[in-house]
Amino acid sequence: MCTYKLSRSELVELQNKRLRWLVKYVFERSPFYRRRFIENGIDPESIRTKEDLRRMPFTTKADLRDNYPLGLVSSDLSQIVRFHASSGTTGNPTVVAYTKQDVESWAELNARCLEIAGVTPKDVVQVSYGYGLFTGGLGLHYGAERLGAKVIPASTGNTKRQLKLMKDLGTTVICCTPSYGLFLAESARDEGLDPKRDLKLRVGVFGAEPWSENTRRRLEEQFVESAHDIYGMSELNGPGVAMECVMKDGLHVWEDHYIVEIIDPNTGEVLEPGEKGEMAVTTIMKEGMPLLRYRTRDITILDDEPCECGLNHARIKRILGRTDDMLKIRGICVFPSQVEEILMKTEGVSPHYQLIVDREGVMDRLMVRVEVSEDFKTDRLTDLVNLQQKLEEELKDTLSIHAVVELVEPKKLPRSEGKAQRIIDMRKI
Ligand code: DLL
Repeated sequence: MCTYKLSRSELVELQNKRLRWLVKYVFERSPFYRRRFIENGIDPESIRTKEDLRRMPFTTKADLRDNYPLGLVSSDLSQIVRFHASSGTTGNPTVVAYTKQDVESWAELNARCLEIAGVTPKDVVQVSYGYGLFTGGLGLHYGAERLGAKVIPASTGNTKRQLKLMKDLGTTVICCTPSYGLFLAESARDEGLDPKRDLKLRVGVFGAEPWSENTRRRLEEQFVESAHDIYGMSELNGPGVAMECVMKDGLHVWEDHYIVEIIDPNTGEVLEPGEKGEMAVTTIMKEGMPLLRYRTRDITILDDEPCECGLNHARIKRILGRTDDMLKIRGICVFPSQVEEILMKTEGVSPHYQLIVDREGVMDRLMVRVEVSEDFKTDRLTDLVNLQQKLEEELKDTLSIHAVVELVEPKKLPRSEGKAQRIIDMRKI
């Protein structure tokens, strides 16, 4: 059955049916979840709908770490055909296990993602996410192959070769982090190429890190015809949980595979569509390592209004931040995405920046280090001072704290081939 283009009511019915399957499955096969049901006095038979799911406790990253490496695997180990892992900045990484069926579904979801962004079997898809334990490369690779497109498994790195491949093989779709997309565009110009004229890039599939509408504008001006946001995380398979369609007004979550709840990160209470909160996800098709109410720590807003593209899968707004990359500076919550939004809409600065937080005595200080853009040509110091002051004022208006802006020369900040490292918090060092 094609469950991709169902009506809203068919989708909800299917979700409830798959949820009932999941609850029975994990109760019978996962010692971790079986204990959870028993300890909380929950009869698995009583979880019949999405609303009933609210009685279940959340699953957290700490549960995965505490049960490292395979304590949350539900299927028989003999059925596992693949492992991926996320790097884990502290302690153990998070290992994710896939059955053959999981790998199949994951490919199907990524194929759908590409399709709703306008990718067709005629396209040449260059996958410049990392291949390996990181899920980006293989996830999109399998998706593009499933769609029947031609895949270039470029992986990350060797930027010159990436550009040569694009030129020589006529790449029409690029999949990479948005920061690497900007770097590829910059490197192309350094080589004397005008990407919009000399390359054939129609669609960009950008994800794995936060980005903004202004970054989209730059990517579309400088690099690809149409830039689309793709969301995912290793615990939920990898890329392909949600994707922007051609309308580019939110990311469709594949609700026949995932139940999404938006919760208040402090109380755990489920919020209404339109309210901002942390996304908790239940995987209703995964066999290897299904998760119930997994707290992603990603902050977004659910939109269940119909989309003009005709799909009935609800949408999430682009990820607005993470509960754990939120910086607390002098008691005020600052999300790097707020800073990016301001920088990207300001003429004269480039998309390359860092946030540096340190402490002078007891006072936290925020410094925003950003490159002046190459086309900002001036010999006058006053122009630079004005730019710096303008940025400081805008940051103050939005963040409600003073941030020192340091303007640096073009190409002075480190570039990243994968996820950009934008935050240097010296208070933790
Ligand atoms: O980043 C999977 C992925 C690969 C997604 C390629 C998209 C494209 P992880 O390494 O486990 O998996 O990191 C997951 O990255 O919880 C978010 O905080 C962040 N993230 C992923 N996609 C987006 C996005 C992959 N489109 C974590 N916007 C997630 C903002 C994103 N943040």
